[in-house]
Amino acid sequence: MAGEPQADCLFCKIVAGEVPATIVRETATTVAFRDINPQAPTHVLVIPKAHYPNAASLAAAEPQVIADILGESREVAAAEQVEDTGYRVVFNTGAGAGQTVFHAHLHVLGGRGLQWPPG
Ligand code: IU
Repeated sequence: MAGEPQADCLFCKIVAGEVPATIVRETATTVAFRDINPQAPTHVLVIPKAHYPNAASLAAAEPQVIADILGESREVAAAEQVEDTGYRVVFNTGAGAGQTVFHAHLHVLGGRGLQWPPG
């Protein structure tokens, strides 16, 4: 069923507490934790607790949770003190865009200058 935990999904295991992660925030619908391979001084992933393979499928099924994730990204940016210097939020969607974990997640990146266009 859509949104149900998947046995082979690493991020579902983080949500369940079965795989350790440095969790920085949690709400009823989301978890935010530090990326294991940070690409910037602040690199936090905000994920839905429900399993959807990417942001598009999450947006179609549970649009309020996408809003929750974006709201959480703002809270993370404030807590990390990157609001004033600027930060980036990214949903890589599809392998061609660099998605490697197929449980929707929003990258929150900041704490250094970020170039555009991204690689
Ligand atoms: P991507 O957009 O799917 O490429 O992002 C996946 C991210 O998940 C990537 O930045 C990884 O470093 C990160 N990650 C993690 O934080 N912990 C893990 O155990 C694994 C990946 I696997």
